[in-house]
Amino acid sequence: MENTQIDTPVMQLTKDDFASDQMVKWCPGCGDHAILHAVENVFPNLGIAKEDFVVVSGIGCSSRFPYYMNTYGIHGIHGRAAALATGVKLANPKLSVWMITGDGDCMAIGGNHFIHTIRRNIDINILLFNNKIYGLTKGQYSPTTPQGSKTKTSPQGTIERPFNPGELVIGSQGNFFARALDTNPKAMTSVFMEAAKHKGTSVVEILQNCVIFFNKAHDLITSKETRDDNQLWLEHGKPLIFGKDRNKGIVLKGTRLEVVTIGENGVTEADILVHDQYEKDPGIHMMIARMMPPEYPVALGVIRSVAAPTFDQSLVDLIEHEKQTSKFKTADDLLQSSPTWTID
Ligand SMILES: Cc1ncc(C[n+]2csc(CCOP(=O)(O)OP(=O)(O)O)c2C)c(N)n1
Ligand code: SF4
Repeated sequence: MENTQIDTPVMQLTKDDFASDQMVKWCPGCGDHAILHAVENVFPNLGIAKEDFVVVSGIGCSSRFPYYMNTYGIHGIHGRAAALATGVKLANPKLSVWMITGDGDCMAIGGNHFIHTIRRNIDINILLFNNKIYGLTKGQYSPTTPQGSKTKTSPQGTIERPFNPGELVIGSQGNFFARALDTNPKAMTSVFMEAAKHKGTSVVEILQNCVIFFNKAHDLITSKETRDDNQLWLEHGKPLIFGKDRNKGIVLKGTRLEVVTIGENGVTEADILVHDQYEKDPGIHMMIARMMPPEYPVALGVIRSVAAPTFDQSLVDLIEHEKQTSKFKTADDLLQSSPTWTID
């Protein structure tokens, strides 16, 4: 008799279904709380059964996340969330795998695993909490700490140049990169939804505030006084316009991006660069990801979203192809396939 698979309809879940009974131990005011709420809002709306979610993390304040989600989860070891998430996804490609990591966890000790996961394009979602510091270990500088910052491990100011996560992701052949703010839950939720829908490694960098060890690290981008001039919200097909009076824009001048004012020097809205998140060539996306104050606003929302074959699907296809075509059907076939010797 043929094997008939009956798909059980996914029950309508709510935010409460995903909240765990664990006490949340993040400091009051930490940006992590807002990210947790956004994820709890997104999961019930993905049409995925609760038992098919897996939340995997490394080590850090952010990496406590799996305790606070009522899903399967792994609180791994420092920098190795990508390896664990890869294993989970390959063992069962049906699962929705979410990797939670901090800037230290994924770009210092876990840097190698991070870039290779992106290069392979495994279908997992990576939420990178970028507070530009090591929170859990009390304020040492991380690979994203701005040069010159005074921290516990750089009392005279760091002399290292920081990574820009977007640049690293796109440079590693990343096909999905987005940026969100812990202070804007609505936008964060819609970015997470887009990341979840993307097939392949989706990386979302969340600019997250550590109120204790690097408070106001993102102040220029998030504070009421300066945010309008420093935030540029991207929308596919829309011009890159920003500013309090919505009269500033980004143009491509020669080989670089430039900020212009609409209405000045003959500049009109038609001159402003239009965002194409689906453009395969990473050139413009790389330039947009690199934009930072004070010269530019920071680009927020989905910067790059390009469809490409995933590692997990390619592996399934490869195994299927071998099953069909290989003369070896079992491990025994393989062992018996060449001369063998008995050693007395
Ligand atoms: C092998 C190893 N080295 C160092 C540590 C100490 N350690 C724990 S978390 C951490 C950094 C966490 O920073 P980040 O990833 O930015 O996360 P945050 O706490 O800021 O969320 C370090 C160095 C460790 N746990 N294991
Ligand atoms: S130390 Fe910083 S990152 Fe860690 S929980 Fe407290 S505020 Fe959040």
